[in-house]
Amino acid sequence: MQNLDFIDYLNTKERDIITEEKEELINGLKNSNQKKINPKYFYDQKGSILFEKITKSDDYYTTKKEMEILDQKNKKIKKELPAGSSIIEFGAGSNKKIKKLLEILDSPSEYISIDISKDFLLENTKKLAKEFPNLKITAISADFNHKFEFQKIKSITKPKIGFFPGSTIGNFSKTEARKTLIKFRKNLESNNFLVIGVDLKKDKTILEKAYNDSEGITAKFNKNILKVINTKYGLNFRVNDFEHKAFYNVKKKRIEMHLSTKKNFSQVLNKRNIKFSKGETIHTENSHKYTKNNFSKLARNSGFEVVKILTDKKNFFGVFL
Ligand code: AVI
Repeated sequence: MQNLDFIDYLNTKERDIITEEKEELINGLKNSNQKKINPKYFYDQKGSILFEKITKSDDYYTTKKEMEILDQKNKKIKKELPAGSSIIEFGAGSNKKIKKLLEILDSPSEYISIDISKDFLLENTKKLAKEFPNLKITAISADFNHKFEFQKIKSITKPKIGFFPGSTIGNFSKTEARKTLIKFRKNLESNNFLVIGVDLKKDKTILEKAYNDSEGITAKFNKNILKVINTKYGLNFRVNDFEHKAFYNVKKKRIEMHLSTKKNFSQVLNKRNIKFSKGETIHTENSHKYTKNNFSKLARNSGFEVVKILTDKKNFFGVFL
């Protein structure tokens, strides 16, 4: 496709990264206080498809609310953001939101999409390139944890708009969230914009239902993480030995997802025997919920100015400019 370029950062030093990552995985599973697996392993192709299904489930409100804001507050968004901009999406998920943003903005000049899931990224950008034949598109496959100075972004001379929808920022700890925002700022540089979606604090029942959907898609998504590490590292975790658990931790203001073991067993990892006792959990994900004030403070502490906060009627979700 003429209007689509591809830059691959994932294969650089791949072997070093795999050894490093395996070590991180083992340390997480050996942790005697709380076993854990990095949530980045959720998103193989199957995980990305399952996540798409979650976003369509009745109980998971975030995607629908964010789309509602982009739809209904489109004029306000257009008014604040510069014309002819380059749009950089950090971690492209589905095309729905970026399409909406591209339609709202005044003559966007190019779109750069960065994601760890190479197949998903290519599939999505190819579709988008067909739908927007006059838009210059670049797909960059990269892992934010390993690479974050993008010459391609820094060399842009047009106004830049970073896009980080879906409240993915909520999946980071407060420290990681700040570091990530600082990385965005360094790539975007001053006098440019970031459009970021943030899930807001709300009633515990609504939150817990969103992560325990009645169709059991979130449970499948959570368990899929075991299949991903099995394939990647030649392990043999049995998915049926685990149960999905998700609850709101009031003190830490976050939904926690865990996989709880149904029986005692051991798993050999790099010649090390790791014991699992019945009822013990592997912590797989946090999803922090913010108030408008808390997130504004975090943004300011990361060097941003908050220009506008747009919310849906129920104040479930916030799009911060
Ligand atoms: C991608 N991220 C913002 C989702 C969330 O809500 O934290 C991932 C997710 N996990 C379970 N359901 C959705």
